[in-house]
Amino acid sequence: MKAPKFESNFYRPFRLEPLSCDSAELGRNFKHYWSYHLGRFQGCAPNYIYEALAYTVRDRLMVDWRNTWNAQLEPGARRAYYMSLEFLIGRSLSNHLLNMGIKNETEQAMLDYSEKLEEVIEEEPDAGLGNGGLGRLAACFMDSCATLQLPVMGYGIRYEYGMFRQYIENGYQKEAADHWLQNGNPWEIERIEYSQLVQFGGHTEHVTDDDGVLRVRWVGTDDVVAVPFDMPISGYRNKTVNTLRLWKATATDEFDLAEFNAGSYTEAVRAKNQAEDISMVLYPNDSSENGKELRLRQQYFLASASIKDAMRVWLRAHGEVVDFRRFADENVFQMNDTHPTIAVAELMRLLIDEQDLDWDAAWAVTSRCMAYTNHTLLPEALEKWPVFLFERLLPRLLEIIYEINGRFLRIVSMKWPGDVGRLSRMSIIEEGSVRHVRMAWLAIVGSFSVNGVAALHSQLLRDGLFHDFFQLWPEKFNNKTNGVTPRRWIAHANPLMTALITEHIGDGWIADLGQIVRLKPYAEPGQEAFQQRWREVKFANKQRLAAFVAEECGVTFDPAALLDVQVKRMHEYKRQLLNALHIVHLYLRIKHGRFEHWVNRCVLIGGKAAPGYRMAKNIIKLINSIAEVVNSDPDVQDRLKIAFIPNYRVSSMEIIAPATDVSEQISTAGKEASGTGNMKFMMNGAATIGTYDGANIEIMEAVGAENFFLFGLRAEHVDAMRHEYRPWEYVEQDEELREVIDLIRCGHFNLNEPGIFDPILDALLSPHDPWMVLADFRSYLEAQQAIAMAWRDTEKWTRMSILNTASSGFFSTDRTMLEYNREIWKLTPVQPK
Ligand code: B0W
Repeated sequence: MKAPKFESNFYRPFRLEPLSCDSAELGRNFKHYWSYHLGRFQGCAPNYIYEALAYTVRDRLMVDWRNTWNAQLEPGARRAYYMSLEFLIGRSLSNHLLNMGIKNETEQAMLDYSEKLEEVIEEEPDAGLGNGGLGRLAACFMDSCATLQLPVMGYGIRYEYGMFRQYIENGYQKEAADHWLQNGNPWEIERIEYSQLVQFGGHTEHVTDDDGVLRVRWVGTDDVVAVPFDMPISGYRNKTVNTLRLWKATATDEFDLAEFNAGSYTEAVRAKNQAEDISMVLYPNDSSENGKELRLRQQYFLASASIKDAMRVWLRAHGEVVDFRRFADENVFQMNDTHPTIAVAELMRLLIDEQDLDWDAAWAVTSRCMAYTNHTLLPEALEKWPVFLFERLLPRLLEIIYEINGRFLRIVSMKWPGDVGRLSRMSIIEEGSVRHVRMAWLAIVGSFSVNGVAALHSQLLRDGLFHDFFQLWPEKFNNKTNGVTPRRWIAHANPLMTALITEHIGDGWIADLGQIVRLKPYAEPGQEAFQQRWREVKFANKQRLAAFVAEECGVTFDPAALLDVQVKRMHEYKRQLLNALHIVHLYLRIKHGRFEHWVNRCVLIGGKAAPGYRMAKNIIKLINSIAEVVNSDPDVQDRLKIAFIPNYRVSSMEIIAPATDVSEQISTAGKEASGTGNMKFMMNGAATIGTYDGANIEIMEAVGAENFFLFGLRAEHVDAMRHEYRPWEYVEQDEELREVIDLIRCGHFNLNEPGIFDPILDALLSPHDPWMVLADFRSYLEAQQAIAMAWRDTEKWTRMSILNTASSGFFSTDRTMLEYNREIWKLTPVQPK
């Protein structure tokens, strides 16, 4: 197998002058791109205006990008690599303008061409390379690392098609392809010279070399070329520009030619397509069932290309003679869930088969390089791959996994002699009619650090799922509570609130969110003027959202109403159903004239269901059906509005979060590892109604129980009750619940499609309902009533809103990244030269 010959020694250390950022120069540059580069002569589609501006701005990142790159390459400096199948980046233009501090100048430059910057910004498609929280977290982490000047590079896949576009037809979710690259991506730089070959298939040959050492060769493989595309990740006003490197799969030339010469052109094309399939589409599964061969190909493609690339970079920084036994001194890989954890075996393979290290030396390196983050306890999201698939696709990797497992099980049996139950529980290979590789086990065995993403979640990992491993290696386990970046989620998304806060406490909070606590005194009596302005900001944000909702789904609502929001992936454990039951309850109160302590509400729900997840899709249909009836019932009017926002994505959350009054975080306790939407809402001054789950707990601790609407069973109660769960008893004993269930059952919301919601009712009433929706109904209703009471007291509500924002300092990813760095990565911040 030949490595692709792309890299040349051409290197010119040109002196690069920083480009001017005054509006006249920006404008000239914009015109240049528009005319000379894009070749637009007359009026043109608005996306070209965006594109020309994006290039103009990108140019102004280049010097800093190069300087950061060079500074981080200094030999001896440690680097971290964040390896993730998902980076849910959203839009880049507005983010860079904010980070560079050139928004006003750019606004002016565009005005000179009679263009409104905010409209140009809207032309950028979201880079939707992720499903939900896990992918967005990776993007927030990248932002914070750049702001903290940490030498961290992201490795991901450049999917041709990102997260599907959701639209609603007759209340049902429909999916359309998201060809986000259709008009090109001005932010990416293709670096073909750093391409890597990734092997698949073939077989292994075990031979003894001239020195009597056993060597393994992996031969007869179908190779795919991984081509890197780099995206700049700018830090906040600090001249640091880090890199997100996304791999695209292409066919090798050799491959094509061989087939072509044999006269089978179509075969050659088929092979080419097969290679390119690897980076064609993001799997839209989120925490639901999985297991397709192409997905395993994606995982190995990412892991192999990235590790080879990191080794290349390290080699280059040190010159040609390096001792790979020192690799772990300067490199660490953070694996975002189990998706890239085949990297453990791949690094072993490269060290042994290509760098000639013996097993022990290679293991010493690998197990000091790898760190693993777990994001979910849901059994259906825990990855297991059939051994036969590994055998066919990655035979050499399977051999290495067997060897890792064999040595690991020896450690287990030394510690617990004769404990066969434990051996079979802990084995990386799950026995059964079809044998499987347990990816989480491989990750734990191969890593020096294993973390959960919120305090409760990490606790549940130690006590439950990973308990055996915790007993063996307690020192590996730690918690890193998630966060979100305050740049995107406050400074960019909520400019009015940003201006108000900055006017009172300065702007230091944007890069140091701990400072936001200085807002607390403004929640107190005597600060009525501030509080009045706080309300005005929220109201203006609600007006902005109302316009957006009207446009997206045709529902109008009064911005003075209480805005109650649940946006996140559709999943039974997140319990959008509980929300729906509450809506039906409110509707029944209107119909029956029960208006005690009534407040007008708008309930917004949004989120995508995995295309194959029938129940989640049916829940979307239920919500839309309820919305249709409620919104058109003349008895209801402004008292209650329901909107299902289609195609929920990063850029819609930027409009939703700043407007929200009530944040719904109502998962079954113990099921939501952390949640991060909860943090975005809190930062923007929403009060949370939530279960004792994930990061909700830490949010409540930060803001105080009196400013948080807690309800529902706790995780230990959920587990304890599971065997004696009798949901119909709640229905029998609770008249208000009964009337809700009866109204759905009688077909009030689906007169034309009888029976379609029966599966939902069956699930709710099943003693095996894992999500125990009905158990929490009464408690949820009471918490919602407490919200209504609090909302009626405007001063009290305003105070609560300010305190939520003021208490959100802990939930910045800057804090999260500092913790990862202090306890796992141990990097030194790097100033660009
Ligand atoms: C995402 C994708 C896939 C898949 O494509 O197979 C499987 C699982 C996930 C996933 N997402 N697992 N956990 C998450 C979410 O991660 C965020 C960030 O840590 C948490 O806040 C959420 O609680 C968790 O559900």
